[in-house]
Amino acid sequence: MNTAAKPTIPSPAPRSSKPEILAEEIIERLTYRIGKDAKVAKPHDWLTATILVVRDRIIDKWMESTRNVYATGAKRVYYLSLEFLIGRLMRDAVSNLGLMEEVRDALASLGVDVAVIAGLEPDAALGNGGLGRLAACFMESMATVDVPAYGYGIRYVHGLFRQQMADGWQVELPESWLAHGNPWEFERRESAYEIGFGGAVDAANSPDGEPRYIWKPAERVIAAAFDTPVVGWRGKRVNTLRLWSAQPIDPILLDAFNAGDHIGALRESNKAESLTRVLYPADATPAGQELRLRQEFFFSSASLQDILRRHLQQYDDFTSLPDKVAIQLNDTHPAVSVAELMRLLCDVHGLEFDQAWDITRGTIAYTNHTLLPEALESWPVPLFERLLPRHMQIIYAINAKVLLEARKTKNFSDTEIRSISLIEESGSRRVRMGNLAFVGSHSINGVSALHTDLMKVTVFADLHKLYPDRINNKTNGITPRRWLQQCNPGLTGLIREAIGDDFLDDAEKLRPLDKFANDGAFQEKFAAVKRANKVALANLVASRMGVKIDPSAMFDIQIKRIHEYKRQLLNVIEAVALYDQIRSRPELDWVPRVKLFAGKAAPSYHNAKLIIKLINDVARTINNDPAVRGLLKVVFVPNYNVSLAEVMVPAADLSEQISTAGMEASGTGNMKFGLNGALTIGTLDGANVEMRDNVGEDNIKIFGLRADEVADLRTKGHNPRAIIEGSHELAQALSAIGSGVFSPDDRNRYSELIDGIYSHDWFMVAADFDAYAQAQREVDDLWNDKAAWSEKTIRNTARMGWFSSDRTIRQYAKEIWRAG
Ligand code: B1H
Repeated sequence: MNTAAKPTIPSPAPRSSKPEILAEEIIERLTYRIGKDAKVAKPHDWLTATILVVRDRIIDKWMESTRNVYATGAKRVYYLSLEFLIGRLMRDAVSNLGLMEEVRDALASLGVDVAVIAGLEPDAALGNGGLGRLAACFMESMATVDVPAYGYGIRYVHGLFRQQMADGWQVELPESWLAHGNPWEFERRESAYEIGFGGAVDAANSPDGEPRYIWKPAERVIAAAFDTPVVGWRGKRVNTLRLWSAQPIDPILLDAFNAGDHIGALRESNKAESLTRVLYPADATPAGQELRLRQEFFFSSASLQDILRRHLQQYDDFTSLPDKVAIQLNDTHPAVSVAELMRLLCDVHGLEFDQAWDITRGTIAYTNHTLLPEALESWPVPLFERLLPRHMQIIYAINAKVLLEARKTKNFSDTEIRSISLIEESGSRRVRMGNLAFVGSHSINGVSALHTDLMKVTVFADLHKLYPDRINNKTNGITPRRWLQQCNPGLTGLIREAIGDDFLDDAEKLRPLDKFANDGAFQEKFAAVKRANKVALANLVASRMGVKIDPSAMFDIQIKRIHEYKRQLLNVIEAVALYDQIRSRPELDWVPRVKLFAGKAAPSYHNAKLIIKLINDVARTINNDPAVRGLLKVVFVPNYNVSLAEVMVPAADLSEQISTAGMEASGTGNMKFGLNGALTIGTLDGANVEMRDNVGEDNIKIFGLRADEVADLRTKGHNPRAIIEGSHELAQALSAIGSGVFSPDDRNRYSELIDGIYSHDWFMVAADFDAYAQAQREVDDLWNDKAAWSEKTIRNTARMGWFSSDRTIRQYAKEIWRAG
């Protein structure tokens, strides 16, 4: 035993926030960490040096937050997500620490413009769209509302692809966000785990006679941890985002190398590293390749091993796991965690199956993000068995338990039993990841009220009948720090002037702004802020695309992944119809509009890519037609990402949220626009329903079929051809597009796309067109009444506070995690 007195280790001195000290430290980092003389430093060097200085101000809080959980025995929340669409981090961190002015002044004293270097920070796109961005908003809110939490995901070398336009077509290029290094992350060499694949399962008898199973994987890789601190509002709490990177066990096979096989010597190493090289760009479409399943297992296993290690370090055994740990699965991508946690508890830590099962269900919860049947993950049994043989056994054992339980109740028909099963038996056999996640969780939540209701009657109807207390709703939210304070400082300043600062700490305190909705002077200031944001967007469009747009026109914006159910097609068809009308009725008083689109299509999604080309074809025709007299412009802004959203959202007059009712689980862009004072035109889908309830039906433009009507039409069948023949405007627009008016170089380019509307119209484009076009003309009328428009948009900002992700996270913490 070491009897020597422990030395007292001094704490580092607290860091100053004075601009002159910040400036000194920036120079210090530049010189000694980056090795650059200030005289020759490049903007990127200044950025890195600044981030290092800001990062230091986070670390004390970070350590304190971590120490505190150990000291208090508080429950930890683990958010497992294959995607974190975090975007840039510097402004977020600086603003949450309350150092915006200090950092700006410090840099200015060194002759550096903070805006210039902030614009160089890469936009970390480790996600596809809403699901990944939600994970990022949740990380910030968990730190803000003081929930001890870890995010777990993958450190992809290449995040979502960069979108370039080639003659109006989407082209995908790799995005290398790590090219200049990543000053935010800390590599944790001590936190590394072995992850196995393939091989076989050995059975042995344990001393108590129970069979024990040992998985002997054929392949192994190392999961290495990289930590990024996540600062909450006002810097109160700092949580950790831990991303796993795959590394080979043997970096090089020296025998092979020495024998002259230089490529073979690196084969294993390459294979390991390829595991975490790229993000699947799927988004609500299946990414059903083996590498994807490997990614899912890799990060699930590493995270669970890390969680169990941390738990055992602090507590005696795993009986306390459900009290001390909450694991939230972000969709089914980490659903294999259910089987992996069972394996770790039973095979590695020696628990009995039934006890492990109680612990697993007590600990895990699952969020569903989509009802689209094609997006529900399932894996062929032979693939699963080959890659994860022990997990396949465990899944069969779980399935037997659940199906027996269902049988015993005598409430289930054979068809219902088949739909509860973890194995899809029709056609080729597949493992249903949604069912696995459901049965392994004590809570299954949807992401909007409508979506949750539909879950109970569609995909999970039979599982809901078996476990009626498990499904619950947690309507999505967005962080008001990034999506109001940081992206819209003009509006934030105006609101503070009017109602004070309370809303900065509680977005629901925006409500007093409602009193100013009819105040003419305030309306003018509100409109002036919007105008300034539109000028900024117009400048971006001019510099990036060379297209001039007029900030006094209505900015009508649809930005999101390109998907048929999101109906960018409906929007562009309406643009064509409007184009026809402007030309045929030139004497009418048309409201000048700029229709802006942005979004990426999954590289393998043919129709989505065709829709991008159509928007560009229509844009070229309309924008170059003198008969339009500038009354309508169509613009597709390339390479949509978080940073572009931060410019487009504050500049919107009209927000397009027009998915086929019943198909958008929630939407979160809808919330960002409403908060920034845009009027929404939308269907009663996803969270639009709750937005209408919150802002009031006079302050949102709802149109079209409802979810139950869509379902009815789909079962009974509707006749799109008759609808089209009954609508002159629609018929004309469809015939123009279908016959090649916008694609003279390839007249048949859009014929199949348009035929789809005539023949089945699955997405109800024809069925909703007239209602949509009429709603758009009512929006025009409203635009002409400036006071009425201002009033409605101010009420949107005032009443959107409920959609803060702080509210969402508080509900998760109270009702699912019982933490914080
Ligand atoms: C959402 C996805 C998604 N739902 C598969 N599902 C993916 C599915 O790469 N994949 O395989 C990626 C993403 N994303 C979105 O989640 C919903 O469509 C939105 O309506 C919702 O707002 C968002 C957050 O809940």
